[in-house]
Amino acid sequence: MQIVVAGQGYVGLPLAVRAAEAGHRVVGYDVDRERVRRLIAGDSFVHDVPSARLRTVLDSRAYSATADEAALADFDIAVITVPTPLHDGVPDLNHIETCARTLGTHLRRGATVVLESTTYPGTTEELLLPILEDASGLKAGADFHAGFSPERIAPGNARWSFETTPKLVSGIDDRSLRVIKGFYDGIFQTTVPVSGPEVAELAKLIENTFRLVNISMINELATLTYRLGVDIWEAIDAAATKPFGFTRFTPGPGVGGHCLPVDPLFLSWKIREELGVPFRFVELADDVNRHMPDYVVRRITQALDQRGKTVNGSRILLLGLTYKINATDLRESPSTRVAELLTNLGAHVQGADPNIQDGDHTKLNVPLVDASEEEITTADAVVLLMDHDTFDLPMIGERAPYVLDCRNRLSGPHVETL
Ligand code: SAJ
Repeated sequence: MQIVVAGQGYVGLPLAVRAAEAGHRVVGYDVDRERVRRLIAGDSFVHDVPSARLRTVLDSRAYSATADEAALADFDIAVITVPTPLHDGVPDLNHIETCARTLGTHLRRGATVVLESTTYPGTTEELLLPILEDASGLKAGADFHAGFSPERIAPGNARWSFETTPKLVSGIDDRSLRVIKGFYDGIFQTTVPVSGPEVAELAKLIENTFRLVNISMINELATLTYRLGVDIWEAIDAAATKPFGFTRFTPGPGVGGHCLPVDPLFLSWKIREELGVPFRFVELADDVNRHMPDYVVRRITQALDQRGKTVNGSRILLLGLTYKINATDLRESPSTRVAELLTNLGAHVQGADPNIQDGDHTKLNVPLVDASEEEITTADAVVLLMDHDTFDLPMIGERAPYVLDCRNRLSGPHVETL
């Protein structure tokens, strides 16, 4: 079939390449011309799509990348995988709206549009369909098919690959579900049909809300057990020996990434909008996580004070600036807030992170240095925010004059854990 995947990022590109490998003719559409240029050149910027794999589907002409709307004509199925950010706690669906208007002008009778972007329940039927109908003059259901299928990308996950992760699928009616399920059956090992788009939209948010709430609970507990003088890290490992009814989460300096700190707030926003009441767990979880950087700074302040030093004027080295272990992404990373707070207190803050991608240096609010023994030993305080595999953890633990270990990975004479 003729497929369009609109949005060629960490979700859209893997889907487009897999669909091309499954025998479809796929147009990868993106409004970012630089991104399209790189794709046409066979240069993949997505962890799970090696450039060699991209070049194979480019060479076979099964896949092509474009920023030109004309290439969207005559699609059988179009999948929307555009970003859905939050701005000051309010969902920003502009990318979906713009993309829907563009696809709507090329929508033909009998074609299908699937939304994959994470959003609040009701978006597919209340926002997407009217735009598609308005732009095409067609009627959803009667003239074209539509549905929602959430993404479950776990970059670098060794256990679950893109194809083996079960895929929720939904349609606005039975015919839409049949077409959409048929498409994804050719790409994923398992598809899971649900009764409608709202269920699929909500399921995705439940998945990430579950994580956010549990991470925030363990974060808050860490701040309390420290004062109780009980080792939460050992207690978590002990709890994790329970083979059922427990999922292991560990404390950290905050919750980063473009999923967890964002997706659940789509749900709490919608609930407040529709019902005028809070989704308290999400609002509390967000508050706890957003104050973890403040807690990290309090611990550093206390440690320096115990050494007769003040934050003001101290050299502080932050290790691991991206949002999670071994990630390259800086989005919503708690390190940014930690650096800002320490700088505001007059510290001389530097950062070390070998995972920072070329060009991302400009997004940092700290100068970058190597995590060398010299940098470690000349700092007044070191903070291990992300325990990347690239760090020499034994050296850091042994040589740091003081290190706050936010990941419980270090041992040494002056190590404190979060
Ligand atoms: N974090 C903790 N403690 C934990 C787990 C995570 O502090 O026990 C922090 C991480 O350091 C990071 C943030 O939370 O800053 C988010 O971590 P994450 O492991 O949830 O990773 P993400 O943001 O890449 O989440 C994505 C999600 N995938 C999708 O939305 C499709 C999530 O549902 C996946 O479970 C997760 O990847 C994954 O497991 O890879």
